[in-house]
Amino acid sequence: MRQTRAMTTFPFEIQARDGAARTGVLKTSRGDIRTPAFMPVGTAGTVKAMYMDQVEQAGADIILGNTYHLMLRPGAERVKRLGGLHKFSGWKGPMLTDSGGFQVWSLSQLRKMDKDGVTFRSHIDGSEHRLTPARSIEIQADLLGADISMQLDECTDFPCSHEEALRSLELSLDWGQKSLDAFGVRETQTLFGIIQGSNFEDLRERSAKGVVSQGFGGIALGGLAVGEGHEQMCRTIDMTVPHLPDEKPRYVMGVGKPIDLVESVARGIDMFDCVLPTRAGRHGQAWTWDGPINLKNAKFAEDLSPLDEAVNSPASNDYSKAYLHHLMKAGEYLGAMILSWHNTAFFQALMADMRAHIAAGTFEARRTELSLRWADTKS
Ligand code: PRF
Repeated sequence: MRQTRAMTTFPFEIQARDGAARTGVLKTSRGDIRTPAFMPVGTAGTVKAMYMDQVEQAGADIILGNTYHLMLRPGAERVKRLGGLHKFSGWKGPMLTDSGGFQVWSLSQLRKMDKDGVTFRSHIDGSEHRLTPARSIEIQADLLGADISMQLDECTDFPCSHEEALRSLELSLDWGQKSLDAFGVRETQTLFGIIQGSNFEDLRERSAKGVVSQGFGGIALGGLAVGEGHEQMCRTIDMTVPHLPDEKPRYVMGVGKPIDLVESVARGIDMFDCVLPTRAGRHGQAWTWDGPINLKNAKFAEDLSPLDEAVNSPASNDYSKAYLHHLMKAGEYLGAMILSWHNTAFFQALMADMRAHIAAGTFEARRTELSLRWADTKS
């Protein structure tokens, strides 16, 4: 291995376990992350339609930012000149940034991969840009100032052939090493590697063993929630986790619905991110302990009950469904704002609930209850 000194790994204290589930604290230089943790997505330096104060008060310890969006607008060098992403956005806690590979894959036009990186056209103005493992690290760690950076990886289409998944994961392993080399040793920042391999058991094992041996500060499972469905996602997590070290944080990228979070935590996953709470909120959907509801539905037109009394947030308690129905029907910004706030608070409440049940040794029963309650959201 080319690495000479181990990179900084944030102390990760696992405080309790229940089956494969674990709860603990990941200690970063910008504050503690209680795990299992859900990271609201702050794509363009904003958790859409929310104030940072609301995100914090909802219970989030860490948010996510995106290399892809910020390098295109306002530009990573500009963010650096303005003091870094924390100062620019006003988020004071830890921040994780995604490396850009996945967003290039899902958003950009005319992308061209080669062994050294990816050249693509911006979805905003068609301008040409390039990301390499080293440039992604420079943007994340040096310019944006992420506490946790992600290696540049390639996410395969779903479904894809064994041959294609193998080629792709080997490329991601090579980019992982190049990312580590570019990252070097830093005192207050760390870098996570990403496992790929589609849904092939031998490839997930191969990728996991490779990423683990490279010595990252944490390990992510990529290539999930790309259309394979809940059951297959669970199977892929099952085939990957046995190859991971117990002592490092495990992060499933881009997941998910509440049922996905519960079933992933049951399999030993510690971190998640997903646009669902805010994106669904902007479209009128509220996730509650009783499942999802759509506030645009006429049945809420005269419903004076709040979104969810059991979620401790003004957004969940202080506004009637009838009012939210009206706001959504009228296209008022406030509707999207309240629903994004509520959903973010609900997702944080779910994580806190799981942490408490793991600590109390009652997680398995809680999992069964929630799994039955939300069975019709598995898809
Ligand atoms: N790779 C990266 N970011 C991601 C993913 C991935 O595979 C996913 C897959 N669900 C979401 N975000 N770098």
